[in-house]
Amino acid sequence: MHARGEKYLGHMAGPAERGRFANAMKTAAAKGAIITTHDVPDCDGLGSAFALQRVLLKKGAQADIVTGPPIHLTDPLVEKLSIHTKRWDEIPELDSRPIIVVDTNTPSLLNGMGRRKNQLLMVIDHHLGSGACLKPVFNVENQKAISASEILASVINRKEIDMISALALAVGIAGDSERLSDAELGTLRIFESLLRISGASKREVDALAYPDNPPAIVAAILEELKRVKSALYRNTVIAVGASALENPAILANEIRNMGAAVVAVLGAQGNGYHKVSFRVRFMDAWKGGIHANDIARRASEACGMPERMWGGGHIDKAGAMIRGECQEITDAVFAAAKEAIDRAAGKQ
Ligand SMILES: [Mn+2]
Repeated sequence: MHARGEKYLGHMAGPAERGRFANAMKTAAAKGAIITTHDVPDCDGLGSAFALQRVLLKKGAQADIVTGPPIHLTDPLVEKLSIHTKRWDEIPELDSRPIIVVDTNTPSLLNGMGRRKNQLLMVIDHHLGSGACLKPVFNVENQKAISASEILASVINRKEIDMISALALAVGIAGDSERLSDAELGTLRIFESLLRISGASKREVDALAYPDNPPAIVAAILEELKRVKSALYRNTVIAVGASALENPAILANEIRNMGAAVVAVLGAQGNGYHKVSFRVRFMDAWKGGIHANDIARRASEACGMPERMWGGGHIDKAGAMIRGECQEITDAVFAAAKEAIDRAAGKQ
């Protein structure tokens, strides 16, 4: 599968991306780095941030992972690998290390970061560009990759990926690709190489990527499911709900896992804003052309949000912070979802 002596595990990056990555790492090795990922960090974001941090720590650089508040979804991974993350309020304003962002390119998904003046050294991401984008010195993007972790496995020299980094990246890939059931061959090859290096089984990786919800959350989800509104449109199920859980993504994931194709869940923030999590079933996004980031952006726009605050994310997972009443946002989401389904049908 891989020729002996090949320098990289994966092919989700070419010479240009590898060159930019190497240049950014030179700077980060000298100056240190703050590594961050999108709000509501997931296994892909944390896994790829962790692998990157290990490379930098081995070079003697001061590298911290700094994120918004985590949710229980990543607890098993964090515990298993002893991933140490800091909150943004633990980073002094005077800390001038450059910032590296993994797994997002959307400013509105980095609310925790605030308006830091630090240099934005590098963005490593796999989402389709839409709306406002970050402007880093070095951009390492591949929209064909279904996870940031497989891009990392394609730009970090394979000699620098040890057992623990390999496990982190394998869990990142598994987390972003729905148990790999629909993954492309290239992704599966990277995943298998990482699995071999990590010494873990696929079952162990799945358990870290898809942990069970604690009982109190299961009970809350069941209550919130009763109030979910749904529509069957062009043989596609759209579902929109509201959640008081720590993050609306939890309920959104559950509804998507029940088989709804297009899902949005609103979480009231208590300041006139709703955090909205968008989910599209992997195959409906990947093959069907219905894109969660597109729906997030259009719903934000329809609710009168300024462009710099339009939501975004991946084609199957996206988020937005939208000002407005629950009903107004729900209507806008249904309309944006129907438009997205219409457009996808028109293209086929
Ligand atoms: Mn990702």
